[in-house]
Amino acid sequence: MNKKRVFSGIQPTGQIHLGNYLGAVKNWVDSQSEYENIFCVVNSHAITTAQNPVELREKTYQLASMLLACGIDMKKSSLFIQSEIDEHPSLAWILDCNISMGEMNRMTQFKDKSLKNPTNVNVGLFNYPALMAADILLYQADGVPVGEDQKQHLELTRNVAMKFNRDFGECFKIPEPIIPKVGARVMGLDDPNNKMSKSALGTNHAIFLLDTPEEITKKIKKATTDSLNSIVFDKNRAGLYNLLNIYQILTNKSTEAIEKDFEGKGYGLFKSAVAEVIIENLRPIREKYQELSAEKGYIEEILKTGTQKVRPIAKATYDKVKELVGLI
Ligand code: ATP
Ligand code: LTN
Repeated sequence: MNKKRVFSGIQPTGQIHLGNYLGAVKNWVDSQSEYENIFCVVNSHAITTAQNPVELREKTYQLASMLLACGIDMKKSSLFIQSEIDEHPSLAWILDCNISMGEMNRMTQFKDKSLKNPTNVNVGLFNYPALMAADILLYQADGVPVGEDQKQHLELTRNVAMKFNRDFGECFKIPEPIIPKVGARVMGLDDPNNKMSKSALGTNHAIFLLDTPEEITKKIKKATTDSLNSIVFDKNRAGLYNLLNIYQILTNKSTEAIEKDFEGKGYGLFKSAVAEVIIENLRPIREKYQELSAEKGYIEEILKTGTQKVRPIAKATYDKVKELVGLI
Protein backbone atom coordinates (compact mmCIF):
# COMPACT_ATOMS: atom_id res chain seq x y z
CA MET A 1 0.00 0.00 0.00
CA ASN A 2 1.30 3.45 -0.89
CA LYS A 3 1.92 5.64 2.13
CA LYS A 4 0.81 9.26 2.15
CA ARG A 5 3.63 11.76 1.76
CA VAL A 6 4.36 14.53 4.27
CA PHE A 7 6.66 17.50 3.75
CA SER A 8 7.79 20.03 6.35
CA GLY A 9 10.51 22.61 6.88
CA ILE A 10 12.31 24.45 9.64
CA GLN A 11 14.49 27.57 9.45
CA PRO A 12 18.13 27.60 10.61
CA THR A 13 17.56 30.97 12.27
CA GLY A 14 18.74 30.08 15.75
CA GLN A 15 18.63 27.38 18.34
CA ILE A 16 15.62 25.09 18.15
CA HIS A 17 13.29 25.46 21.12
CA LEU A 18 10.59 23.50 22.91
CA GLY A 19 7.88 25.14 20.74
CA ASN A 20 9.54 23.92 17.51
CA TYR A 21 9.96 20.50 19.07
CA LEU A 22 6.46 20.01 20.48
CA GLY A 23 4.63 21.85 17.67
CA ALA A 24 6.49 20.25 14.78
CA VAL A 25 9.61 18.08 15.10
CA LYS A 26 8.28 15.62 17.72
CA ASN A 27 5.30 14.92 15.47
CA TRP A 28 7.56 14.39 12.46
CA VAL A 29 9.51 11.83 14.47
CA ASP A 30 6.49 10.12 16.06
CA SER A 31 4.66 9.58 12.76
CA GLN A 32 7.65 8.60 10.62
CA SER A 33 6.46 5.03 10.12
CA GLU A 34 2.99 6.11 9.06
CA TYR A 35 4.10 8.33 6.13
CA GLU A 36 6.67 8.77 3.40
CA ASN A 37 8.57 11.73 4.88
CA ILE A 38 10.49 14.64 3.37
CA PHE A 39 12.01 17.19 5.75
CA CYS A 40 13.89 20.30 4.73
CA VAL A 41 16.20 22.83 6.41
CA VAL A 42 14.79 25.97 4.80
CA ASN A 43 17.91 28.12 4.66
CA SER A 44 16.60 30.28 1.81
CA HIS A 45 13.71 31.32 4.06
CA ALA A 46 16.21 32.21 6.78
CA ILE A 47 17.75 35.03 4.70
CA THR A 48 14.48 36.99 4.81
CA THR A 49 16.03 38.27 8.06
CA ALA A 50 19.68 39.39 8.18
CA GLN A 51 22.12 36.47 8.60
CA ASN A 52 25.87 36.33 8.93
CA PRO A 53 26.99 34.03 6.04
CA VAL A 54 29.53 32.06 8.08
CA GLU A 55 27.05 31.55 10.91
CA LEU A 56 24.20 30.66 8.55
CA ARG A 57 26.24 27.84 6.99
CA GLU A 58 27.16 26.61 10.47
CA LYS A 59 23.57 26.81 11.77
CA THR A 60 22.29 24.90 8.74
CA TYR A 61 24.47 21.87 9.56
CA GLN A 62 23.74 22.23 13.28
CA LEU A 63 20.00 22.14 12.63
CA ALA A 64 20.35 19.05 10.42
CA SER A 65 22.31 17.34 13.25
CA MET A 66 19.65 18.40 15.73
CA LEU A 67 16.85 16.91 13.63
CA LEU A 68 18.73 13.62 13.51
CA ALA A 69 19.35 13.82 17.28
CA CYS A 70 15.59 14.30 17.78
CA GLY A 71 15.01 11.00 15.99
CA ILE A 72 14.61 11.70 12.27
CA ASP A 73 15.59 8.35 10.84
CA MET A 74 17.20 8.18 7.42
CA LYS A 75 15.68 4.77 6.78
CA LYS A 76 12.22 6.31 6.92
CA SER A 77 12.75 9.95 5.94
CA SER A 78 14.66 12.16 3.52
CA LEU A 79 16.39 15.24 4.91
CA PHE A 80 17.86 17.94 2.66
CA ILE A 81 18.83 21.61 2.44
CA GLN A 82 16.43 23.85 0.53
CA SER A 83 19.07 25.85 -1.38
CA GLU A 84 20.46 22.64 -2.91
CA ILE A 85 17.43 22.32 -5.18
CA ASP A 86 17.00 25.22 -7.61
CA GLU A 87 13.40 24.36 -8.42
CA HIS A 88 12.27 25.94 -5.11
CA PRO A 89 12.86 29.60 -6.05
CA SER A 90 12.01 28.83 -9.69
CA LEU A 91 8.56 27.53 -8.81
CA ALA A 92 8.07 30.33 -6.26
CA TRP A 93 8.36 32.83 -9.14
CA ILE A 94 5.64 31.11 -11.15
CA LEU A 95 3.41 30.93 -8.06
CA ASP A 96 4.08 34.64 -7.45
CA CYS A 97 2.47 35.34 -10.78
CA ASN A 98 -0.63 33.49 -9.58
CA ILE A 99 -1.07 34.98 -6.10
CA SER A 100 -2.92 38.27 -5.75
CA MET A 101 -1.45 41.17 -3.78
CA GLY A 102 -4.66 41.13 -1.74
CA GLU A 103 -4.15 37.57 -0.56
CA MET A 104 -0.45 38.05 0.19
CA ASN A 105 -1.25 41.28 2.06
CA ARG A 106 -3.40 39.35 4.53
CA MET A 107 -0.49 37.26 5.88
CA THR A 108 -0.17 38.02 9.58
CA GLN A 109 3.38 36.62 9.95
CA PHE A 110 4.63 39.32 7.56
CA LYS A 111 2.88 41.98 9.63
CA ASP A 112 4.30 40.63 12.90
CA LYS A 113 7.83 40.23 11.57
CA SER A 114 7.94 43.63 9.89
CA LEU A 115 6.74 45.28 13.11
CA LYS A 116 9.44 43.45 15.08
CA ASN A 117 12.17 44.43 12.64
CA PRO A 118 11.16 47.69 10.94
CA THR A 119 14.63 48.41 9.53
CA ASN A 120 14.68 45.29 7.33
CA VAL A 121 11.26 44.90 5.72
CA ASN A 122 12.39 43.34 2.42
CA VAL A 123 10.50 41.93 -0.55
CA GLY A 124 11.63 38.38 0.33
CA LEU A 125 9.96 38.65 3.73
CA PHE A 126 6.71 39.69 2.04
CA ASN A 127 7.06 36.90 -0.49
CA TYR A 128 8.03 34.24 2.07
CA PRO A 129 4.70 32.33 1.75
CA ALA A 130 5.17 31.82 -2.03
CA LEU A 131 8.52 30.10 -1.44
CA MET A 132 6.91 28.00 1.29
CA ALA A 133 4.08 27.04 -1.10
CA ALA A 134 6.70 26.05 -3.70
CA ASP A 135 8.51 23.87 -1.10
CA ILE A 136 5.34 21.92 -0.45
CA LEU A 137 3.82 21.74 -3.94
CA LEU A 138 7.05 20.60 -5.65
CA TYR A 139 6.89 17.33 -3.70
CA GLN A 140 3.15 16.69 -4.20
CA ALA A 141 2.76 16.39 -0.42
CA ASP A 142 -0.49 15.03 1.00
CA GLY A 143 0.13 16.56 4.42
CA VAL A 144 2.21 19.25 6.10
CA PRO A 145 2.90 18.80 9.83
CA VAL A 146 3.39 22.27 11.35
CA GLY A 147 2.54 24.40 14.39
CA GLU A 148 -0.61 26.53 14.52
CA ASP A 149 1.25 29.69 13.37
CA GLN A 150 1.67 28.23 9.87
CA LYS A 151 -2.04 27.57 9.26
CA GLN A 152 -2.53 30.74 7.23
CA HIS A 153 0.47 29.98 4.98
CA LEU A 154 -0.96 26.51 4.35
CA GLU A 155 -4.29 28.03 3.35
CA LEU A 156 -2.49 30.24 0.82
CA THR A 157 -0.61 27.19 -0.48
CA ARG A 158 -3.88 25.32 -1.02
CA ASN A 159 -5.49 28.33 -2.70
CA VAL A 160 -2.68 28.90 -5.18
CA ALA A 161 -2.50 25.17 -5.98
CA MET A 162 -6.24 25.01 -6.67
CA LYS A 163 -6.13 28.17 -8.79
CA PHE A 164 -3.19 26.82 -10.82
CA ASN A 165 -4.90 23.46 -11.38
CA ARG A 166 -8.06 25.28 -12.51
CA ASP A 167 -6.29 27.75 -14.82
CA PHE A 168 -3.61 25.53 -16.38
CA GLY A 169 -4.67 21.92 -15.83
CA GLU A 170 -4.27 19.31 -13.09
CA CYS A 171 -0.75 19.58 -11.65
CA PHE A 172 -0.52 19.91 -7.87
CA LYS A 173 -1.80 17.75 -5.05
CA ILE A 174 -3.77 19.89 -2.55
CA PRO A 175 -1.98 19.45 0.82
CA GLU A 176 -3.72 19.16 4.19
CA PRO A 177 -2.30 20.86 7.29
CA ILE A 178 -1.44 18.43 10.10
CA ILE A 179 -1.57 20.46 13.33
CA PRO A 180 -1.30 18.74 16.72
CA LYS A 181 -4.22 19.01 19.20
CA VAL A 182 -1.88 19.81 22.09
CA GLY A 183 1.41 21.66 21.62
CA ALA A 184 0.53 23.46 18.39
CA ARG A 185 1.22 26.77 20.08
CA VAL A 186 3.74 26.74 22.92
CA MET A 187 3.91 30.20 24.48
CA GLY A 188 6.88 32.23 25.71
CA LEU A 189 7.72 31.44 29.35
CA ASP A 190 8.19 35.13 30.15
CA ASP A 191 5.24 36.21 28.00
CA PRO A 192 2.52 33.54 27.82
CA ASN A 193 0.40 35.66 25.48
CA ASN A 194 2.93 35.35 22.64
CA LYS A 195 4.26 32.21 20.96
CA MET A 196 7.68 30.93 21.92
CA SER A 197 10.00 32.09 19.12
CA LYS A 198 13.65 31.60 18.12
CA SER A 199 14.05 35.28 17.50
CA ALA A 200 12.56 36.65 20.76
CA LEU A 201 15.17 38.25 22.95
CA GLY A 202 14.40 37.60 26.65
CA THR A 203 16.82 35.20 28.38
CA ASN A 204 13.85 33.54 30.06
CA HIS A 205 11.66 33.35 26.96
CA ALA A 206 12.38 29.90 25.53
CA ILE A 207 13.72 26.51 26.54
CA PHE A 208 16.26 25.40 23.94
CA LEU A 209 16.80 21.72 23.27
CA LEU A 210 20.46 22.09 24.24
CA ASP A 211 19.80 23.84 27.58
CA THR A 212 21.42 22.15 30.58
CA PRO A 213 19.21 20.69 33.35
CA GLU A 214 20.19 23.67 35.54
CA GLU A 215 19.12 26.17 32.88
CA ILE A 216 15.82 24.37 32.35
CA THR A 217 15.04 24.31 36.08
CA LYS A 218 15.88 27.99 36.41
CA LYS A 219 13.72 29.01 33.44
CA ILE A 220 10.70 26.99 34.59
CA LYS A 221 10.98 28.37 38.14
CA LYS A 222 10.95 31.88 36.72
CA ALA A 223 8.12 31.23 34.23
CA THR A 224 5.26 33.73 34.53
CA THR A 225 2.19 32.32 36.31
CA ASP A 226 -0.40 34.01 38.56
CA SER A 227 -1.19 34.20 42.26
CA LEU A 228 -4.13 31.75 42.31
CA ASN A 229 -1.93 28.77 43.18
CA SER A 230 -4.35 25.99 42.12
CA ILE A 231 -3.27 23.64 39.31
CA VAL A 232 -6.17 23.44 36.83
CA PHE A 233 -6.39 23.68 33.02
CA ASP A 234 -7.85 27.18 32.56
CA LYS A 235 -7.18 28.99 29.28
CA ASN A 236 -7.62 32.33 31.02
CA ARG A 237 -4.57 31.60 33.20
CA ALA A 238 -2.18 31.71 30.23
CA GLY A 239 1.14 31.06 32.03
CA LEU A 240 -0.10 28.07 34.02
CA TYR A 241 -2.05 26.72 31.02
CA ASN A 242 1.12 26.79 28.90
CA LEU A 243 3.11 24.83 31.51
CA LEU A 244 0.27 22.33 31.88
CA ASN A 245 0.17 21.78 28.11
CA ILE A 246 3.92 21.16 28.01
CA TYR A 247 3.61 18.75 30.93
CA GLN A 248 0.68 16.95 29.29
CA ILE A 249 2.42 16.29 25.96
CA LEU A 250 5.58 15.06 27.63
CA THR A 251 3.81 12.75 30.11
CA ASN A 252 0.90 11.68 27.87
CA LYS A 253 -1.43 11.91 30.90
CA SER A 254 -5.07 12.98 30.70
CA THR A 255 -6.22 16.42 31.87
CA GLU A 256 -8.16 14.82 34.74
CA ALA A 257 -5.20 12.72 35.91
CA ILE A 258 -2.90 15.75 35.93
CA GLU A 259 -5.36 17.92 37.86
CA LYS A 260 -5.84 15.09 40.36
CA ASP A 261 -2.08 14.55 40.82
CA PHE A 262 -1.59 18.22 41.70
CA GLU A 263 -4.76 18.78 43.72
CA GLY A 264 -3.96 20.79 46.84
CA LYS A 265 -0.34 21.23 45.74
CA GLY A 266 1.31 24.56 44.96
CA TYR A 267 3.26 26.04 42.05
CA GLY A 268 6.65 25.13 43.57
CA LEU A 269 6.00 21.43 43.40
CA PHE A 270 4.25 21.63 40.03
CA LYS A 271 7.09 23.59 38.46
CA SER A 272 9.65 21.07 39.74
CA ALA A 273 7.64 18.28 38.08
CA VAL A 274 7.45 20.22 34.80
CA ALA A 275 11.20 20.91 34.83
CA GLU A 276 11.88 17.24 35.56
CA VAL A 277 9.88 15.88 32.59
CA ILE A 278 11.45 18.42 30.24
CA ILE A 279 14.95 17.51 31.44
CA GLU A 280 14.32 13.77 31.05
CA ASN A 281 12.79 14.16 27.57
CA LEU A 282 15.58 16.39 26.30
CA ARG A 283 18.47 14.45 27.87
CA PRO A 284 18.78 11.79 25.12
CA ILE A 285 18.47 14.46 22.41
CA ARG A 286 21.28 16.53 23.93
CA GLU A 287 23.51 13.47 24.29
CA LYS A 288 22.86 12.31 20.72
CA TYR A 289 23.49 15.83 19.40
CA GLN A 290 26.87 15.94 21.11
CA GLU A 291 27.82 12.66 19.42
CA LEU A 292 26.61 13.79 16.00
CA SER A 293 28.12 17.25 16.04
CA ALA A 294 31.56 15.65 15.96
CA GLU A 295 30.67 13.91 12.69
CA LYS A 296 30.23 16.62 10.09
CA GLY A 297 31.18 14.23 7.24
CA TYR A 298 28.35 11.88 8.23
CA ILE A 299 25.80 14.72 8.30
CA GLU A 300 26.98 15.96 4.89
CA GLU A 301 26.58 12.45 3.49
CA ILE A 302 23.01 12.16 4.83
CA LEU A 303 22.06 15.51 3.35
CA LYS A 304 23.59 14.59 0.00
CA THR A 305 21.67 11.31 -0.10
CA GLY A 306 18.47 13.19 0.84
CA THR A 307 18.97 15.70 -1.97
CA GLN A 308 19.59 12.96 -4.52
CA LYS A 309 16.45 11.14 -3.44
CA VAL A 310 14.07 14.09 -3.62
CA ARG A 311 15.51 16.04 -6.57
CA PRO A 312 13.74 13.93 -9.25
CA ILE A 313 10.35 14.60 -7.58
CA ALA A 314 10.95 18.36 -7.62
CA LYS A 315 12.19 18.27 -11.20
CA ALA A 316 9.21 16.27 -12.46
CA THR A 317 6.74 18.72 -10.91
CA TYR A 318 8.62 21.80 -12.11
CA ASP A 319 8.97 20.48 -15.68
CA LYS A 320 5.22 19.85 -15.77
CA VAL A 321 4.50 23.36 -14.44
CA LYS A 322 6.72 24.95 -17.09
CA GLU A 323 5.04 23.02 -19.83
CA LEU A 324 1.53 23.85 -18.59
CA VAL A 325 2.40 27.55 -18.37
CA GLY A 326 4.04 27.56 -21.79
CA LEU A 327 7.54 28.30 -20.56
CA ILE A 328 9.24 25.94 -23.04
P1 ATP B 1 11.42 32.45 14.06
O1 ATP B 1 11.17 32.91 15.46
O2 ATP B 1 12.82 32.66 13.59
O3 ATP B 1 10.37 32.91 13.10
P2 ATP B 1 10.26 29.95 14.76
O4 ATP B 1 10.69 29.63 16.13
O5 ATP B 1 8.86 30.44 14.55
O6 ATP B 1 11.31 30.89 14.08
P3 ATP B 1 10.34 28.12 12.44
O7 ATP B 1 11.58 27.55 11.93
O8 ATP B 1 9.74 29.21 11.65
O9 ATP B 1 10.50 28.61 13.95
O10 ATP B 1 9.27 26.95 12.66
C1 ATP B 1 9.51 25.57 12.58
C2 ATP B 1 8.27 24.83 13.02
O11 ATP B 1 8.03 25.05 14.42
C3 ATP B 1 6.98 25.26 12.31
O12 ATP B 1 6.20 24.11 12.02
C4 ATP B 1 6.27 26.11 13.32
O13 ATP B 1 4.86 26.10 13.16
C5 ATP B 1 6.67 25.45 14.62
N1 ATP B 1 6.65 26.39 15.74
C6 ATP B 1 7.38 27.52 15.86
N2 ATP B 1 7.13 28.13 17.04
C7 ATP B 1 6.20 27.35 17.68
C8 ATP B 1 5.54 27.43 18.94
N3 ATP B 1 5.79 28.43 19.78
N4 ATP B 1 4.67 26.47 19.29
C9 ATP B 1 4.42 25.43 18.44
N5 ATP B 1 5.01 25.29 17.23
C10 ATP B 1 5.90 26.23 16.85
N1 LTN C 1 7.36 28.90 7.26
C1 LTN C 1 7.70 27.79 8.08
C2 LTN C 1 8.95 27.10 7.63
C3 LTN C 1 8.71 26.46 6.32
C4 LTN C 1 7.86 25.34 6.06
C5 LTN C 1 7.97 25.11 4.66
C6 LTN C 1 7.05 24.55 6.86
C7 LTN C 1 9.25 26.83 5.13
N2 LTN C 1 8.82 26.04 4.14
C8 LTN C 1 7.25 24.09 4.06
C9 LTN C 1 6.32 23.54 6.23
C10 LTN C 1 6.43 23.31 4.86
C11 LTN C 1 7.87 28.27 9.50
O1 LTN C 1 7.83 27.50 10.33
N3 LTN C 1 8.04 29.49 9.76
